[in-house]
Amino acid sequence: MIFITGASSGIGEATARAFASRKKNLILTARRLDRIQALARELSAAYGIEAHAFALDVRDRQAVSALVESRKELFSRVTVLVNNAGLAKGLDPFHSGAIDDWELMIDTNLKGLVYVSRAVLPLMVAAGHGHIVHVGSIAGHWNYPKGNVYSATKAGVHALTESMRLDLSGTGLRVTEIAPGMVETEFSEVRLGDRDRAKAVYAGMKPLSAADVADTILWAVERPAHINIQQIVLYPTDQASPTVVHRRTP
Ligand code: NDP
Ligand code: 8X3
Repeated sequence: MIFITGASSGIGEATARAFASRKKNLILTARRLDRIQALARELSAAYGIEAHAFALDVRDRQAVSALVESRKELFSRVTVLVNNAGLAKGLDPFHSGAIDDWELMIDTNLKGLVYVSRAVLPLMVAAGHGHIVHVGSIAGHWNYPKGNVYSATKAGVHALTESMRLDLSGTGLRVTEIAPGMVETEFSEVRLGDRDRAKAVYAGMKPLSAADVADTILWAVERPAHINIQQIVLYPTDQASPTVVHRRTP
């Protein structure tokens, strides 16, 4: 059973499709229930798998623990947890940034990941095997102007990946961080709040697709159980750092 947070769009949705193609059963969560219900229906019909969809806001600590507690028999079957739900909001210098945006990113990218992991990990430890995949970012490894709090949350995801691996040593569980560069999803639209500005982010260059990242997650999970891929950083070939992007002029 593969549990994916933020499965209603982008990397999470593509990851659901990738695991479904391997005939893996799925638990899909996100706030937009209609989208994950449609995806669950589509994938279970196409691949003959079990696909469960639950509305879940990862910022809601009580809702996270209540869901796992109320469906314990289901969550006890989780072998892979993909902590993917996340977002950037705003792109402002620190001294004029919106504190509401910062709280949203911290609550989602960091606290949400912590709530979900704390609820599910005991079940995985009891099972004696399993894999936790964190979707980090290049922003957690290299800073860039106006990336400030988003970068800090992803640096936190990196630190938690390392910490969990230390704490889980001897349990048989694996922990992996996947840190992509530019991926064309709904990410930039959410961050900038404008479709045209979002489109311009990828103008003249070839970004990663959500499927590229999903394929990388699948590869890490499909290594033999004695191999733990600690971290994968993947950039588009057209992107050499957060700010060095090669663009072809039209
Ligand atoms: P999308 O905006 O396409 O997808 C984000 C997903 O996160 C959606 O399914 C959304 O679902 C979910 N989500 C957001 N907030 C919450 C919440 N409070 N509770 C539950 N789910 C939530 O963007 P991406 O697919 O690109 O982003 C996925 C991850 O990849 C994020 O962690 C992002 O930081 C990371 N990333 C993205 C990169 C990029 O360039 N696109 C690069 C590096 C990392 P819903 O709104 O329905 O709740
Ligand atoms: C998303 C990539 O460079 O916009 O995590 O921070 S970046």
